[in-house]
Amino acid sequence: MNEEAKEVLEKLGLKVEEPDAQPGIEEVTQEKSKHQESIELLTAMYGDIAMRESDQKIHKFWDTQPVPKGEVEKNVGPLDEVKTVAEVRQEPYGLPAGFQWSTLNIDDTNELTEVYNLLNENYVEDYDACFRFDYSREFLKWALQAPGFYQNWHVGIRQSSNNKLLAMITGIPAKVHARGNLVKMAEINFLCIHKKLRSKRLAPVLIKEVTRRVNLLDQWSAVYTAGVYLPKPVGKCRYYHRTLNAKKLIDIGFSALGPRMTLPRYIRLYKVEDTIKVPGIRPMEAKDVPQVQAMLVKYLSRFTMWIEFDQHEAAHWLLPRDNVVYSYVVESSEGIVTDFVSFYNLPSTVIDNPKYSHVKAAYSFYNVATTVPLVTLMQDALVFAIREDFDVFNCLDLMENDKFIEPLKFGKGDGDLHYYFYNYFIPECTEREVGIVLL
Ligand code: MYA
Repeated sequence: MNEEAKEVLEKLGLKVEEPDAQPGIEEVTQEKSKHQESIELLTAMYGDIAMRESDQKIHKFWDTQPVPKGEVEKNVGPLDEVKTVAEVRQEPYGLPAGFQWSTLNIDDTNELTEVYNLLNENYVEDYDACFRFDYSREFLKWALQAPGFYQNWHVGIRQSSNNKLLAMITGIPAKVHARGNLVKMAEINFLCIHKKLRSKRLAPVLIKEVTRRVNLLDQWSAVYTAGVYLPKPVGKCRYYHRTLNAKKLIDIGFSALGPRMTLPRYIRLYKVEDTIKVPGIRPMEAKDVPQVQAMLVKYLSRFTMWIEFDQHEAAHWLLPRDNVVYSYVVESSEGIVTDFVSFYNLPSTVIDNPKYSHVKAAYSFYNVATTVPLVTLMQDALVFAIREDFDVFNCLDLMENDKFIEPLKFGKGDGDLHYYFYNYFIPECTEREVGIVLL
């Protein structure tokens, strides 16, 4: 624990317990709880200092994994010793009695519905449990059936007695650029455990099993994001929210009126004129793919971490899909695509609200502005989003998003999104160095 944090705890009259240099197993457990209690208290009261301190927290699982810990500077590259596929465990990890592994086939409509239901009822909620992500079936197919995907990386756990899907984790392949190095990684997402099975250490088993399946294909690194702080982020971004449907957002408690604000004033403040500003902006079409792909790779290569899309991937991720992803291009009179803006549709269930079941949220995806200011392009994106009946437009403060966040009246959210690499070290990136948006 550093001196700064010690001082804070001492000022609060709290005793700081440091673990012994070489404690026995029993002692580790006891020392851990005292040490962790102090850290948790610090986290609640002194976010930033505590955040650094939580690198010292004991993570029974993560401490055994090839992820950065503490402040030690390392060389850019894999953290683990180099292994071969022959060394990878051939058989799946053991599960507690009564559970079995299941490779998910989302081409099967019943299985897709099972995945949809598991996530819809058990996936990520906000801190106050008012909203829960509601990824649609079409969205899940888009997110999981990326070009070159392996069904084997879509991992489920079922209850043996009734075959009920109770937990899952997924991976898709991605070519990640990390500080100038191109690394084949698995992009991990949708780690979810049924609420009734929480805190039973199933998550580490899911993570180890998907790692095994990725390793069997001679791939050794991964990229993922999470709201929670784990050892150890490569970047940290903040969500920002642009109110579109002011009244509904107040009604459902997503936004609140400030002390001197009235509802009519609030509605006026966030009103967006229904006028498109960029001449000739139109939905992206298949014929635009080669130009959009080239433009995107050129643009993203200026960031420290970014994912390279080939033309198939650019078509998959960026061509408009109803209710899933929305993309618009600006084409010059010579037929050159010069600018590009996109967002995806990720609604959330409004938990226990008598009037509204969902909030329809657009999330800024990839945007490139070369002939118009980014803020103008995004202003048009807001108009397109309103025309599609979105209630709110969200973005992270990564890439160049700070250019439009304030002028377009995005408000700061209260959650951080942490970026992680598994088995690949690069020094921590600032928000503006992050060029990756995960779903
Ligand atoms: S992020 C979205 C995560 N999902 C949710 O938040 C949905 C709602 N919550 C849940 O379903 C459960 O609470 C989950 C944990 C499943 C999150 N990422 O089983 P446990 C560690 C990684 O008793 P549960 C996304 O999908 C925790 O620190 N680890 O806990 C990206 C502790 O370890 P340690 C996490 O609450 C996922 C252990 O799990 C997370 O029942 C990237 C406790 O296990 C988290 N979000 O279940 C996964 N939350 O003791 C990593 C908790 O050490 C991929 N934990 O602190 C790594 C790369 C793998 C591929 C590598 C290929 C080479």
